[in-house]
Amino acid sequence: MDYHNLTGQAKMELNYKKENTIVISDFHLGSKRSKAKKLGNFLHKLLDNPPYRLILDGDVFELWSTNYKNIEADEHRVIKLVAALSEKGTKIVYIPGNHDRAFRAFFEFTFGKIKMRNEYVIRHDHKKYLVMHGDEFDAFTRNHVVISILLDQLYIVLVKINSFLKLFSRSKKSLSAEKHSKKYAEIVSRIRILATSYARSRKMDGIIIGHSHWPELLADPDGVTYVNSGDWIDSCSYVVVGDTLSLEYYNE
Ligand SMILES: [Mn+2]
Repeated sequence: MDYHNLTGQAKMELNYKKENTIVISDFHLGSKRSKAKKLGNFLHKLLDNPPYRLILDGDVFELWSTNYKNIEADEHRVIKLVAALSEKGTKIVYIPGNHDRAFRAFFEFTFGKIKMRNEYVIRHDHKKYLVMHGDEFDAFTRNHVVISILLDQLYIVLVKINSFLKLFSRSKKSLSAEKHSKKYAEIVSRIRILATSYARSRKMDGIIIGHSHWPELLADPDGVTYVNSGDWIDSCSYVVVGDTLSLEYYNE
């Protein structure tokens, strides 16, 4: 079975209703890989028709390896637009991830109108959807925090080496292809299975996570719907929660 079924087509117009909740994750602001400008454009479009609720589902900031030189105008614009949406009445929930885990210390705080939470349950029309970052289901990240941080640093070095090597070779095997390797698919699959059974144990109708940077929506009419919101590095995707759950792609 092909689990990597990308529902929805990339489109210019945003596909949601004003009363919907939108979930986005994994911006990794502060990392060069983050598409902060595109994210800002997306948030700016939301401002025209502020949704009921916006959930920032973790890894908003890249705190493991932030080069503060990478926090520039585009990153500031993202923060300002989130604040502007809040001013316009959108309820903002921030669920820290593993790359911005420092904020987990504040998980029951509410800053102005912005709620910090470790998880959030969206209730809509007698349905309950659990929103978490998802590293909770990734045994490796959870049990090996230090190694994960080192691997992340190594990944950045590899990306640098890779782009350096590309200057000299015509190698078609990129790190992006590596991300979709069999091993990566196995990790994603394990997270998906754990997340789904956890949601079932909590009597939820669905679970929405980020973390794995692997956007997908697996609707199970009799059981738990699993949604991964993807990221703002590659997929630039968002989840819309209303009468149905949908996974959308932002294209500009
Ligand atoms: Mn994560």
